Amino acid sequence: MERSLDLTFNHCLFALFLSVYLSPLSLAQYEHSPDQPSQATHAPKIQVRLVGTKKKHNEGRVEVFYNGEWGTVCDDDFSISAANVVCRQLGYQEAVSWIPSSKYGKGDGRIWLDNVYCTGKEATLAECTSNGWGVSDCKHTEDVGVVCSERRIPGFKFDDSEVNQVKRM
Ligand SMILES: [Ca+2]
Ligand SMILES: [Ca+2]
Repeated sequence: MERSLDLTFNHCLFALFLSVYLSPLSLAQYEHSPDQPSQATHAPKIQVRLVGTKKKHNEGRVEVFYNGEWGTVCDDDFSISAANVVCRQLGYQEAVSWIPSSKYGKGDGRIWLDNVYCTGKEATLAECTSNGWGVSDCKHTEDVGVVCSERRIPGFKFDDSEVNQVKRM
């Protein structure tokens, strides 16, 4: 009798130990899995500009301002969908075309984005899939350019308010 009581007591202790020991673990797992926001909500706010040897305001080499620096975008995997995202971010209704191989001249500094894949529905280039900020096997001879439609999005206003608060991802 005494022995079986003892056993029960030991079992209880063991169960208590297990629950105390395991609960932070399961909590930690819980915290990481269910409400993980999509990358889109975490995408940093970035500014975009069209620069280089261009003739019109609605065309140029795509440059993005990230982490305090302007950098370029590589032409690998670029698409008209990505060009649409760039153009809409600049207040143009859509893209007309995109041009590989630094047609608007080579940028300098960082190549911020490479192998950019956009569905076309993203609000900014930062929401598109890529190799990651600054991860690139490109040279500036591969800097991508876009030509946007001259038609503007009615009522479009630039939102530069958070440009200087861009964080490292
Ligand atoms: Ca290329
Ligand atoms: Ca690449």
